[in-house]
Amino acid sequence: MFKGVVEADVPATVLEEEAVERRGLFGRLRRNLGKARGAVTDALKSVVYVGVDRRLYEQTEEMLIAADVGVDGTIKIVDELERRCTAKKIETKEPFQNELADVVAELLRPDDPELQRIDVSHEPTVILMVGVNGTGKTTTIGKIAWRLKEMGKTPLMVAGDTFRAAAVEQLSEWADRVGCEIVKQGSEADPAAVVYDGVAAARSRGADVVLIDTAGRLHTQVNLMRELEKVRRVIEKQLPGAPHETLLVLDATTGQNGLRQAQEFKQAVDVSGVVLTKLDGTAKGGIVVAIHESLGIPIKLIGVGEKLQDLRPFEADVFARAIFGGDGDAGSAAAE
Ligand SMILES: Nc1nc2c(ncn2[C@@H]2O[C@H](COP(=O)(O)OP(=O)(O)OP(=O)(O)O)[C@@H](O)[C@H]2O)c(=O)[nH]1
Ligand SMILES: [Mg+2]
Repeated sequence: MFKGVVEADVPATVLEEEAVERRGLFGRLRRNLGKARGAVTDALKSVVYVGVDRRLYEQTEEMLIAADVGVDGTIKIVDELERRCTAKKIETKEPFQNELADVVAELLRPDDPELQRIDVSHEPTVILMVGVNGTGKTTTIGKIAWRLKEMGKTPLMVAGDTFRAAAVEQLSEWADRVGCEIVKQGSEADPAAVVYDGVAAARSRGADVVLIDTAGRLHTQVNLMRELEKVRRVIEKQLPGAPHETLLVLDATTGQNGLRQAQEFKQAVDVSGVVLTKLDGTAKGGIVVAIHESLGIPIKLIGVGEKLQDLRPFEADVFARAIFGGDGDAGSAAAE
């Protein structure tokens, strides 16, 4: 999940928990992605397998669109799928589904696997959280801080959401729970000023990772997007090279609108990664294919619940097989 954390420093409890979770996650994701996956398997079931024919490819296309994969991604997936199935002379359902999951997983894997991790080796590392209202920015900060703390790092939270008084309180509660410092001002303070103080405090106090919360805003709200640009500029000026990560937090249940959000936030603040939250609820996970494919933004983390521990690294294979089936099914059944 993180780069810049010495493996030996990661407590065994965290590694064990991750190993157990990893086994269970596949099954849970599959259940949680029930809707999207339902569309996929229903589409596949409705085809009479006289062979892998044109009709099957058309139905696969429809099913990918229904799962929010987007038109460009769908065309790319089906073209590649057809090429492989023809080359391998695949004529039955199971290998077809395996190939489909493989193609999707490959599409979701960034060229450089390191891009999927969050590099926390800068001193300090600055992480800016952005996104529309209620996607899980504040909660994800709590989760990241908890994990970093477990790994021996010193996180510091910055209450850059000064829009609502309750937002500062909410972040303070997470800071208490995690046991880390927080830099805050009253509500209605200028977020850029709070962020300036936050980065300065991190440097003077020797904090390792600065986690900056921002107010939720619609990607269509021009003034609020400008405010975010300003926050980013202030960070850049104060600490060249920062923010080291700008994470867009997306609600997995949003569907195709997520792509619009990603486009606008990318343009305004140069998003470096996506956190996909609420995958424990109903989800149409195909949107990540659209985002990765058309914007080239890697998916870095997934949120699978409301607790501190409910954050996971994004793994393309697990995700692709959870939605589209394939070989991993057998493994997950054993793990469930
Ligand atoms: N089930 C589930 N709920 C989540 C997850 N992440 C966040 N939530 C919930 O989503 C709600 C909104 O979370 P916040 O962290 O307040 O979202 P936010 O983006 O900071 O919201 P604003 O600051 O209002 O824009 C809360 O009830 C969280 O508990 C997740 O991965 N799974
Ligand atoms: Mg918030």
